[in-house]
Amino acid sequence: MILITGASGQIGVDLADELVARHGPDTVLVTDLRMPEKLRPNRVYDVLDVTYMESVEKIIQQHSIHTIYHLAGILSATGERYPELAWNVNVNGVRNVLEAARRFECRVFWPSSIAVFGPTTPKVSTPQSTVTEPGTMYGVTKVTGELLCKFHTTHHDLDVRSVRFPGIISHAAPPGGGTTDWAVDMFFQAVRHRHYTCFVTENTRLPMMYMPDAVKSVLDLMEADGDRITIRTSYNLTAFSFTAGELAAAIQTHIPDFSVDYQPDFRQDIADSWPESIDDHHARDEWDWQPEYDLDAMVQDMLHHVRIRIEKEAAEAAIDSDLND
Ligand code: AKB
Repeated sequence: MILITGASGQIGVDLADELVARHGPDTVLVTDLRMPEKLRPNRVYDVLDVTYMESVEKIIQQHSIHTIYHLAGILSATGERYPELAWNVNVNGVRNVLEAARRFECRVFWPSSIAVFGPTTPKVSTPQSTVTEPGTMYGVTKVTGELLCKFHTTHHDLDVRSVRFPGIISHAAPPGGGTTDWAVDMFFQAVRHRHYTCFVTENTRLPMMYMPDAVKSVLDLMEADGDRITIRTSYNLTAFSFTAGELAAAIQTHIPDFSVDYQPDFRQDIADSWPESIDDHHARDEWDWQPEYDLDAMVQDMLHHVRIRIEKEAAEAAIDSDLND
């Protein structure tokens, strides 16, 4: 069976759908700290706190797990507020998963982030191998995690694969506590209120990717021939880069009365310390990484799905209020 940790998070929800579609409903064990409020049919759920080694081992043993998508983690903005929590979940969590995977001979996918880079890293077309001196605790945990992945591959012959995700844009599950969340929030506020107050400046440029491409990248990497995988820390990966102002302009082509004002908060410093664009040629050369969505295609598809989601939520709220009357 396949185990997903942190499966209620932004990537987990979409990845679980794709894994179930490819392998069938009884092949994927969906876990998180708590059970989701709405359970999907044909899905196997369990509760897992990855900071407890015994729990990780027990679940792997009980369900005969062979592959782990270890997505449980604290994102950058929350990590700055709660650095000890970030260390515990991100570092002890990945360590537990890697140790357990070694004992039970599982393959592992683990997401790293552009947050491994910091103010001393080249900002434009950031290379695969360069300075990794992050300014955030989140970045520190991701650098540590990458090194742990490499250690387990070289010392224990574990098959661990990883990518450094840029900001990910999605409509199914909201991101939580990230610095790139503005790129998702902007869509929902544009559809709901025609206005968004953005927490980074208009000219803040960051590398980004649409969720269908993020899921594709994970599965492409996991399905790639092991002989082609030369990077066992984590692969640089990107689809496109844009500024907050450029995203607003792209949304305005569909919603002309949409407006944005800019009120940067503490997340501006984090965004300023990250690359503007990423050189991901290793991923493209070694396992044929190729994103499908550019900025315009992503904006069009996002707006379509965000509208459907908001209409569905409104209809559900109306039914709930009728039932309560
Ligand atoms: C965040 O903003 O913390 C994440 C990331 C880039 O790792 N989206």
